[in-house]
Amino acid sequence: MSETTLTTTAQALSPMTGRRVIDPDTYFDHNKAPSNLQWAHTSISEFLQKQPSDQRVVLITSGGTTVPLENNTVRFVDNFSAGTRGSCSAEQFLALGYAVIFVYREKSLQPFNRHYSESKSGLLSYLEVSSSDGQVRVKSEWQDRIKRDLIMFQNYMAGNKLLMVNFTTLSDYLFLLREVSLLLAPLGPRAMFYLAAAVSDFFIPSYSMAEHKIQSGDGDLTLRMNQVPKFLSPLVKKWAPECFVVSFKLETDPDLLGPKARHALGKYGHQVVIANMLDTRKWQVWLFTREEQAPHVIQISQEQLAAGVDIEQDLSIELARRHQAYVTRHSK
Ligand code: PAZ
Repeated sequence: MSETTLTTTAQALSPMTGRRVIDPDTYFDHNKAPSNLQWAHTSISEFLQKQPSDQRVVLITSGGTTVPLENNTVRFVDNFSAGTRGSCSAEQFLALGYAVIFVYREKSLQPFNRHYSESKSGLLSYLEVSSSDGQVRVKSEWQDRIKRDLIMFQNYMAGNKLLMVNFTTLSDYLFLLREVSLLLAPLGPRAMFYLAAAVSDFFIPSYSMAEHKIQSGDGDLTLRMNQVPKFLSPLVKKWAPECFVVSFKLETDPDLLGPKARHALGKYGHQVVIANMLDTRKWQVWLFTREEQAPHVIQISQEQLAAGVDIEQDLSIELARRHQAYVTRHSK
């Protein structure tokens, strides 16, 4: 299909902003599916088949998406997210009895593993060669912690309570999100979506991207990026209409946070928006719903933060409580 035809069928100008907007439905016709899509479909189907009929399941998305600047990608624009929120929340939801589908950006933090990613020398800093028998061992100061995390990780994986699926680009993420949503839809209210990934708002469609590495010889580079279609809309209205959906809103301007969270609730009609500020996200979040006038604040003290308490513990308990009420309401 030529670019001219695509412009007329897949794009329109937003009446609000005058920007080019691509229709969510046509997005998938013009972008390449990730190589793990079929594997993800099969693995998630099998994972869900193994769950008891009353099992709560949560999809957690985590980490930032990239948007490539070239089809043969050398350069890309990245979205900020270490994956702390998502990976830590996965551990908490597992502890609360959920089965977790963890869709994460490759090389971002992962549940249980996340505790060992901060050391500069990585894996090697936890190991030593024994002077007595020459064997490689975990250093004694790490033994208990690594043993505890390893056992939990292996038990959840072997017990079919944790499934991990990775993405890198925006396009990978969106294809996987649609796939998981359609597979979770039959669970109805029992399924929760916890969309903590930082997803690009702007991208270059592959049909208008440079094929090969952009050359620097031509001087300055001007980029024109399209707005990413708002996928929360088809997710809530078409793909998984009965599920419990929690989206996240990250801002750096405090005046925008509340209004943007409320706007999202009004626009998409889902259950919860978790609003957070870049600088304070590790110790303060606001939970917005359509029913409540004021947001529910979840906060931990600086002392708790320094002592290693994760705000995701309180956050997941609060969401599980609200999810339970949603399940009860919808099974009457
Ligand atoms: O991954 P992380 O712990 O560094 O950050 C978490 C977060 C700020 C990306 C997440 O809480 C969030 O707000 N995600 C949605 C971001 C957005 O508005 O697109």
